[in-house]
Amino acid sequence: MNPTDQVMETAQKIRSMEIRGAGRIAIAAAASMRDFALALDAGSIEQFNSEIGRAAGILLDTRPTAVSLSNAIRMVTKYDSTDVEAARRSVISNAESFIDSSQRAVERIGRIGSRRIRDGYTILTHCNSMAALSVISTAHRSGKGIRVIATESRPRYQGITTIGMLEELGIQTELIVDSAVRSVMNDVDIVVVGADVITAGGSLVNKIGTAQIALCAHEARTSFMVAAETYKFSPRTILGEMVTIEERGAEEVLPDISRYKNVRVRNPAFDVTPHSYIDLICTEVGAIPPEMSYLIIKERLGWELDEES
Ligand code: RI2
Repeated sequence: MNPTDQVMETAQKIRSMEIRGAGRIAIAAAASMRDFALALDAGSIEQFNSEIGRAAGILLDTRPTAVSLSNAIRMVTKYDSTDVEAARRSVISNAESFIDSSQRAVERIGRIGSRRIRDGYTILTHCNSMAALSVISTAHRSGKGIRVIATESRPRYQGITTIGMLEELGIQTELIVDSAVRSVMNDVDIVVVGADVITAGGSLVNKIGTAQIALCAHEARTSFMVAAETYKFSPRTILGEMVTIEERGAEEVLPDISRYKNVRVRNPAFDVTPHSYIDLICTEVGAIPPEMSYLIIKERLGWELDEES
């Protein structure tokens, strides 16, 4: 396949959510950049750089909220060689080390986060997060008797993917509609969710509905934990940039929207949970209070701060 076609195909799968989940889209983008660099026929370093920039742009243009995409692409395209073959090798090895470290981060988050889960706990989760599921599955594997309540996560029903994964692991699970969260919250010991973006101030951008769940948990005095790799933190928020919330198509909510002349469907994919509703953010470098997010960005992702592009 032509290298650009391969990138376009990956971009289309990310846009349509055939490939979804903040971590998985970052891994898919890194793999796509690696394959693009491998196949790229460039006569000069200038041509190589510009083609790499173009491919990165195609992938970045898919899901506007996901900082995991821009962080992954930034890591993969970090090279300063003036030789095409050396630059190509850098992109390939950067991509492979990103993919590898991303997978190890999820395992480590599982080990760290599962220490917060006690035997007999009921855990509520929302949407489908590999990082959150790593916490849950690690707790289960370590012999703790747990039960999970999973929300449907309208409109894309990622909760159905979650219950399928929990079923395979042999974990007792209850499925609820999103609006039943308040009704069950008094039975929940801890909420564990993933993250699409964490801001410098420790706020969480995650699947639509997360903020309502956090509010409910706060009111019921139920712990609320976020499981997130450090590349879900947004460097640009230190520079004052706001996170763009992706608005998806109306047909995801109402397939026969054309029957309605005076109705507009709004379909924001994510919402913002204030840091004050979050007890803990569990990352691969440790479990931190949300107020420490600034330090994670500065120490792990600091490159943006002096580049301000
Ligand atoms: P992991 C998903 O976004 C969900 O919002 C989920 O909480 C988040 O990514 C993180 O998932 P979407 O792609 O990276 O379903 O932990 O819109 O798998």
